[in-house]
Amino acid sequence: LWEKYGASEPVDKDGFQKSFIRHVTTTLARSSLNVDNFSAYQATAHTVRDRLIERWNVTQQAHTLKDPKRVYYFSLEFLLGRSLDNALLNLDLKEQFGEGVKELGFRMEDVLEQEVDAALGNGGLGRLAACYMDSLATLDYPAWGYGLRYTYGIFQQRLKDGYQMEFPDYWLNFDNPWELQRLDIAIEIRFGGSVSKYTDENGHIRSRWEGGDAVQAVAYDVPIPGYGTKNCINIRLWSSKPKRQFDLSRFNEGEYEQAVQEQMKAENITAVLYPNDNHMVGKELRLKQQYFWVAASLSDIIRRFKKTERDWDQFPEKVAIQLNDTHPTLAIVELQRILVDEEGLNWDDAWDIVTRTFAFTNHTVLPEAMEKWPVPMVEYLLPRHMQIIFDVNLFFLQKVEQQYPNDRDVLARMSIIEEATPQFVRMAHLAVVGSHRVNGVAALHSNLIKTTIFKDFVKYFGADKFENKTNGITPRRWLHQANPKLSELITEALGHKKWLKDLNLLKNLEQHVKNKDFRRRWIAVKHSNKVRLAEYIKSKTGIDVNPNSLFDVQVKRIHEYKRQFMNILGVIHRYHELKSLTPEERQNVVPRVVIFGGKAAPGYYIAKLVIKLINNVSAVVNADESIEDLLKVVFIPDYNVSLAEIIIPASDISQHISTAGTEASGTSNMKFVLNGGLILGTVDGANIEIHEEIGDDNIFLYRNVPIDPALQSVITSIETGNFGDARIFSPLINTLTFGKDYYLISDDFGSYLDAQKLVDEAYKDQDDWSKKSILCTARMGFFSSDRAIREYAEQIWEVKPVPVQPE
Ligand code: DL6
Repeated sequence: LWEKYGASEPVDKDGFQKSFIRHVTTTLARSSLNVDNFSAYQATAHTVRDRLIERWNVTQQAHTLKDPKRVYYFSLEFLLGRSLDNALLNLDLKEQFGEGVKELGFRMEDVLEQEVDAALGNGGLGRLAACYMDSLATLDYPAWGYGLRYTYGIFQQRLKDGYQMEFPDYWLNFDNPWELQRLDIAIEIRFGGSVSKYTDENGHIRSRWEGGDAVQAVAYDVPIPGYGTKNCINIRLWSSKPKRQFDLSRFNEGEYEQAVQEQMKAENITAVLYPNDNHMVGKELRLKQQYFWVAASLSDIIRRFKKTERDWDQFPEKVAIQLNDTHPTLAIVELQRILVDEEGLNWDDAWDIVTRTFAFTNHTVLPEAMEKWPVPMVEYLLPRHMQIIFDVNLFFLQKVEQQYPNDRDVLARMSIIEEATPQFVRMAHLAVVGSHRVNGVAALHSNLIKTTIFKDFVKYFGADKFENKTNGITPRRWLHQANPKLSELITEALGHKKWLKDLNLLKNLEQHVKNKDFRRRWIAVKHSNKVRLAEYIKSKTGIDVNPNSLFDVQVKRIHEYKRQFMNILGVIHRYHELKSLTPEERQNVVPRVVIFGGKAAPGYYIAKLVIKLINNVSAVVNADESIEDLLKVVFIPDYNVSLAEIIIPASDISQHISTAGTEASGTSNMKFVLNGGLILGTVDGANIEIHEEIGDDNIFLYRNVPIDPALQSVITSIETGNFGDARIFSPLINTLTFGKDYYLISDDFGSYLDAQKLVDEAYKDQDDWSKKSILCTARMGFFSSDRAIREYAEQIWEVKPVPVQPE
C-alpha cells in the first residue's frame, strides 16, 4: 500500500499546476477568483514543501537504516533568509514551476517577493550556519542542525530623521510553510530546584537534581534540501511551551490567573533573538535560552542513540557535536550530568565520552564578546551544573598543576572560573577543556587565538588540538540564486553546471579573460545588476543613483571595529575634494555611489551615531547640486539576507576595513568577490586568504601608516556643523581622540585614502577592470562552504557521506 499510494509529487509543469490548485482550494480554502500574489506564493511554497517532505522522509529513513555516525551542528542562530527560490533551484524545479506559475497568471518574481526572511540570526555567525547546512545537505552528510525557533527574529530597522528605529520582526504572522511542527516531540526542561546526595546500590555516593520549574521544548523541523541530490537534512528548532499541566492546587483555590501566568512565562524563553553581534549580554533569559536549547537537543540525540542499544562508550563513534561559538557550551556539562547522574557512569569514563563528542569553533577574539556567566546566576538556575563545572575545573587544574608545579599565575589564567566578586564561569575555557578540537575561522584568526586567548591551553594540550577551518559560503545561494545572469553566463562559458558542486572548476573561466566578447557580456551582467539595485534604492529611499557610477558598498553589522565610521569620514573627504576641483579637473573624476547597510545593536549608542552621521552626510551630499552625479551616499535600511542578494551582485568595490586582528574571518568579502566585485580591505581575517588566491592585481589591501592631516580637516568639518547639529556627534568624534581610538582610525586614514585613489584610477580602465572582475570570480573555488564542510567532516567529525539514492 505504501508503494501504491505513496506520495509521488510533481516534477513538471502540469503536476505543479494540479498541486497548486489543490493547495489553493484545500490548504488555503480559496477559490480561483480569490488568489493574490501572496496566496500564489503560499500555494507554490506548499507544493515545494510536499516535495521536500518526501525527500526528508526518505533521507531520515536511510539514515535510520544505515545508522552512520551523524554530526549535529549546535547554533543559536540560523540566518536562512528566504526558502522558496533556494528550494526551487536546489531541486532544479524553477523552470518548470516558473512556467506553471506564469500560465496561472502570476510572475515568479512577484511570487518569490512575498516571502518574509527567516532572520533568526545577527550576522556572519548565523549566516555561516545556514551556508553550512546547505553544504551538508548537498554533500550527503548525515547531519542535523539544532537551534531555537524565536518568535521574533532580528528586529526590523527603519530610519527616522536619520536615526535607527527598531521594530519587532514577527515573522510567523502569516504561516510558515517551511517548518513541520512535531507535537509528538516535547521534552521537559527543568530550571532551579536543588541537588541532594544519595548512596546507590553499589555504595557510591551520587547526586540527584530535583524540584524547580519545568517547561516544555516542542520541536519544529525545517527541511534543508541539497543541490543535485535527494538528500534533505533537518534543522530542528525548539520552541518553549508551558507544561501541559499547571498548578492545579492554585486553580482549585480559584487563583486562575496566577496558575496560568507562571506557565505562560515559559513561552518567553524562545520569544526573542538577542540582537547583539560580537557582544555578550549577561541576561538571565539568555542563559535560560542556552540551557533550554542544549538540554532539549541532547535529550533528542540520546533518545536516538539509545534506540540502537549500543554501549555508551560507542557514543562518540556515532555522534559528533559541533559547538558554534561558546553559546552551546552548557551541552558539555549537561552530557556529563546525564552520563554520571542518570546513566550511572563513573566520572572519568563519562568525561572521556564527553570530550570525544564535542568540538568547538571560536568566532571572535573581541574581549566584549567573550561569554562569561556569574556563578550565582548559574547556581540559581542550574545548581547541579554549577557543581559539575566546579568539579571539571578542579580536576583540570589539578592536572595543570602537575605540569606546572607552583605556578599560581598559570592556574589563575587557565581556570574555568574567574576569581572576581562575584565569580564568573569563562565559557571559552570550558569549551576548550570539554572538546577534542578547537578551531578558528580563518588562517590569521586561528593563529591569533593560539597566541592570545588560548595560548596557555596550546602549551598544555599541545598544538594538534587547535586548527584552522577557513569559512566558506554556498555558491548555490550566493551566485546561482542571487546572480542568475552571471550564473547563466558562467554555465554557458564552461559548458556545464558542475561548478555549482565543485567551485574549483571556476578556474577554467580564466581562459575566457582574453575573449573581448566574453568581457563585454560580463560587464553587461554587472551593469544590469546595478540597474536592479538602483531601482531598489529609488523605491526604498527615493534617491536617484546612476548605474554608470562606481558602486562602492559596505554592508554588515554596524560596529566600531568594522569601521563604517572611517568609510564615512573618507566620503566627507571626497566631498571636500570634489568641491575644490575646477570644471576641467572634474572631467577626470570617477562618479561614485557609496552604499551603506547594516543594523546596530539597539543598545549600542556609538554604532547608532554612526548611522545618523551617514544619513546626515547623505542628506547634505545628495542635495548638493553642484557636485551632480559625481558622489551619492545611500544608507539602505533593514539590511538582511534577501537584500544582500540584490546588493552583492551589483557591487564594483566593497569595503572590509576592520582594524587588523579584529575581524575573525568575514564572509561577505567572499560573496562579493565570487560575484566579480573587487574588494578594498585591511590585512585582516579572510581578506588575507582571498588575496593569496586572487593575486595582488585584483584586490586593494592597505596597511597602517602614521596619522594623516586630511583626517583633521574632516573632523573640523563635522565639528563646524556642516553635517547637521555638531553636538550630537561629539561622542563619536571623541572616540578618535583622548587616547580612545581603539580601532586605529586615525592611524589608518591616510593609507585608506591612498587605497581609494588606486580604486578610482583602476576603474577608469573599464576593460582592464572587467579582467580583474572575471579573475576574482574564477579564483574563488577555495571559499566554497563545500570545501569547509569537507574539512570539518574529514578532520574533526570523522563522518562520511551517506547518499540517499544515487541520482
Ligand atoms: O565565522 C563567522 C563570523 C566571522 O566571519 C566574523 O568575522 C565574526 O565576527 C563572527 N563572529 C561572531 C561572534 N559572535 N559571537 N558570539 O559573530 O563570525
